[in-house]
Amino acid sequence: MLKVYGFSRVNAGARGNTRDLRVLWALEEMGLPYEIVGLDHPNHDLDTPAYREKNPFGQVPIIDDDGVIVSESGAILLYLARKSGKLIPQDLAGESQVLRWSFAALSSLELPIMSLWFVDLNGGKGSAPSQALRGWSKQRLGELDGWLQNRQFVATGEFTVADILMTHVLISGSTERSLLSPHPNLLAYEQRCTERPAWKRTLEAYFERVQPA
Ligand SMILES: N[C@@H](CCC(=O)N[C@@H](CS)C(=O)NCC(=O)O)C(=O)O
Repeated sequence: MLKVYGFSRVNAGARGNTRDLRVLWALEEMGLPYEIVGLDHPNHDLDTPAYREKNPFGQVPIIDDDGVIVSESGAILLYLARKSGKLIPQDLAGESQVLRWSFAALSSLELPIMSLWFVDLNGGKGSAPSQALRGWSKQRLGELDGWLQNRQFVATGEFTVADILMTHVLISGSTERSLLSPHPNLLAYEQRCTERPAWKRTLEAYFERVQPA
């Protein structure tokens, strides 16, 4: 049985934003059976040698699919899409668009947004690096808003794993809401994706299971 290593307890600020949600959302959309291995972050479950053997960075999520260990949320979603044949086109041209927008979500968008969050969290609010990162984030979000002007989904005409990654970057607690509010296409896209019943079920089950620390 496919195992998903996700949080069972995590600090209250991170709860509801963690990247295991990307994997759980994808699995819910795909209807693949799985079991969750819950990890207690404050209890240092991610620091054990056994866990570090699976993921040297000591982070969540990872999956163990009958001995195939995959870390990194983007790699996991692409693996699950290939395995299930769902949320990714079967032809090379269509697949390339999902790869393209998955990488865009995790590099072109998540990188500046997370860096801004990190600098501000660590006392850099208002500093020159913070302002530069804010400008970089605004630029990328504005460009994404333009791309979404006449599109339902980011990579193809259908919902794909790239939409899970992109949506989660937009809604995670690291993205200031004020960065999104000037962008009607981004807001409509976010709403379209988060209204999906699979996301609602995923989030509800997560909050029932994962304890705040
Ligand atoms: N690039 C990784 C990042 C994973 C990541 O940042 N995981 C966080 C939770 S969302 C984590 O495990 N943090 C605990 C820690 O670093 O101690 C991915 O996309 O999977």
